[in-house]
Amino acid sequence: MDKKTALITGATSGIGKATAILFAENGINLILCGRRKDRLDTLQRELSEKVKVHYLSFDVRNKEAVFNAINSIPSEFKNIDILINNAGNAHGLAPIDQGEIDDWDAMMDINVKGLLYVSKAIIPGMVARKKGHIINIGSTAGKEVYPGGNVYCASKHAVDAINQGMRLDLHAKGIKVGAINPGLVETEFSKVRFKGDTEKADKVYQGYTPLTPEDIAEIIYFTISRPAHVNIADLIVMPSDQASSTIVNKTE
Ligand code: NDP
Ligand code: 8X3
Repeated sequence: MDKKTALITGATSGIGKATAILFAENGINLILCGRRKDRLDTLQRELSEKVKVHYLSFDVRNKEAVFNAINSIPSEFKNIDILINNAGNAHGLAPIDQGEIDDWDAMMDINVKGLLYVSKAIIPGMVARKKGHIINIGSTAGKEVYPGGNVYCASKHAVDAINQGMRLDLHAKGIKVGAINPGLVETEFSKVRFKGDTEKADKVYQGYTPLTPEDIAEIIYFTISRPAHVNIADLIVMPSDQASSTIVNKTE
């Protein structure tokens, strides 16, 4: 049987990187995306021992760069079976009256518009082949809103709506669409949110057991390896110590 090909955005770190590693272990050829070329290069070298790996270094905010990168994919990788729309981050945790407009722009441009640009470049091929699976990485922040989460939560609520919209428009065209919505996962996410303040970032994951990127990768792999008639449409996963965005059973 031909190996499948997956394109993963945000493959340089956290959930995207863990997913790339697990996919490679399971024989899925990869197109790895992200801005940090050195990391893409290293990951390509490591995973090429198991599967075919191509990488694309671009900023999902840059519409032209997205289309140029995806149009440049070599023919042996062109038939993308699986798209993991994962690139994204929070920028800041300020109350709405104190938020930075640049942070708002970054979150809407990366988490929402970037996801749309990448999807727009890839979906037509899936429609033509009448086959494909799109996993949108949402968040519990797309299901509820927490203090200071304002625009990040808005961006993930948009991902929730886009996920539903994609499924409505694509299910009859042979394309499965689903979202995985994690709670607290220990990645570089909080380091980015707090602009490199590692002390603040580390605190987010202390006093309880957070999810690991590998936990989410396993769920993503489970989702894409279901039989053709099964589509996991929308899944929320939290650490056992978490009940909602603001209720976490911390020891300190
Ligand atoms: P990380 O910060 O570890 O990874 C984020 C990834 O997104 C990196 O690979 C980064 O690559 C990529 N990325 C960010 N901005 C851009 C950009 N402008 N262009 C291209 N790629 C970009 O965080 P996570 O792994 O935690 O985050 C992955 C997804 O999971 C995000 O959508 C996040 O919102 C979501 N999520 C995370 C949770 C958590 O608690 N960690 C919980 C719920 C959802 P590079 O910098 O190299 O471009
Ligand atoms: C990441 C989870 O709770 O930090 O989407 O928003 S949270």
